[in-house]
Amino acid sequence: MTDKQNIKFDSKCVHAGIGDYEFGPVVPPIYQTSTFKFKSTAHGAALFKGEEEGYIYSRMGNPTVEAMENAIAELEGGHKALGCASGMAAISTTLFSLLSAGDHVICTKASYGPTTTLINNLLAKYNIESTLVNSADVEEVKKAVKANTKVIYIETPGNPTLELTDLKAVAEIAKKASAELVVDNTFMSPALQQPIKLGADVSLHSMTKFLNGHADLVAGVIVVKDEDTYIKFRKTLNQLGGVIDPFNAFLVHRGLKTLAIRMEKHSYNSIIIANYLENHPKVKSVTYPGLESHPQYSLAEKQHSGPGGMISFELKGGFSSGENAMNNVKFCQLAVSLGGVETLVQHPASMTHLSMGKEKRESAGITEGLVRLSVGIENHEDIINDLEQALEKA
Ligand code: LCS
Repeated sequence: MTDKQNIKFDSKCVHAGIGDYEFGPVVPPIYQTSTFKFKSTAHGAALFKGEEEGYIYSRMGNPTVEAMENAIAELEGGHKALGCASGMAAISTTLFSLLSAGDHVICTKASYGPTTTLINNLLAKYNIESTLVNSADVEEVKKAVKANTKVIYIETPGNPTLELTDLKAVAEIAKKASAELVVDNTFMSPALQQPIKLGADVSLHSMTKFLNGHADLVAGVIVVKDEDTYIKFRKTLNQLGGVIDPFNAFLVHRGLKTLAIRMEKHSYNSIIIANYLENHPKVKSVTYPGLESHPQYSLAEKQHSGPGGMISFELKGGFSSGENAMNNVKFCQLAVSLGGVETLVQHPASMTHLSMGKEKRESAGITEGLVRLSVGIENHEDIINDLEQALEKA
């Protein structure tokens, strides 16, 4: 029998988190229940005191959810994982677990709009100060460190600029500052980037994207590297209440089985499409970690095990040209979100990053004509044929 610890990543995707269950099913059963019966008051008391293992109430733990959490912790190379109701629930649970009034957080400018808004506006209400930095420049991160810095929050590649942050270098800065490095790994997934192995303390995801991969649910996950952090985060998640439900956990776990093969196909298609776009007369610039023209190509080569499925490009004709192209796609779909099997296209300035405001968008490098493509796993020729006819009208 192969040692399960030593199997390859694509095999782990298929087998991780799967245990032995009554009647021998090969997939974890869906324990669609809110609560669990105690054998007696003494049994209930022992569970509440943590003296016995078992389940009490599905906000506090559920076997189907736990199976999925174990799978993701294994794929990320972490200690344990916490399934959340959304990516934003994973982010807010993490920040509320790690920060107190009077603390300071450094956050990359290249992050999902609502994350920046949460850090700048909601945390400020609780007297937690923040500094936004261009984390592609490691010196800028270093300079932002203060005596009360407790968290360095990085998203790499950033949404939607696809700017990269050197995780090993920032992990060093965090360590020296006794701060926690939190990384949003949504764009890459553990198939292509493993932040904890690069020195991060926490890796989190919107599982709505590549981890689930089928655009049919909203969910998030936090991966931590030790038991103390896990216990602290579990308490916060239990109190804030943003847990994933068993059915969605089952679907994510099912999606994980094809993660490695999906990421390969996303990357395969994207490199062809990025090259096509780079040579298109109406395209001003293309940003994709798999292109040698990416300003941080050598970091991408070092930090990733594949280039991924996200491409950003700017049309020469600016906003209206972008609008025309997007209004004419037929095969690709005009929608926010990303990481599913189907190709989606969107305009960050009027959609995902609208809440940031124009000034903050500009400072984060999100131009008004930027278009973001989440490349699906369809045949690349169908995607290119559709882009070709849409770009003719741009
Ligand atoms: N982190 C990243 C990198 C994201 O792209 C998103 C959502 C989130 C966190 C939040 O996750 P959620 O709560 O939606 O599961 N990104 C979206 C996007 O780019 N378009 O629509 C949602």
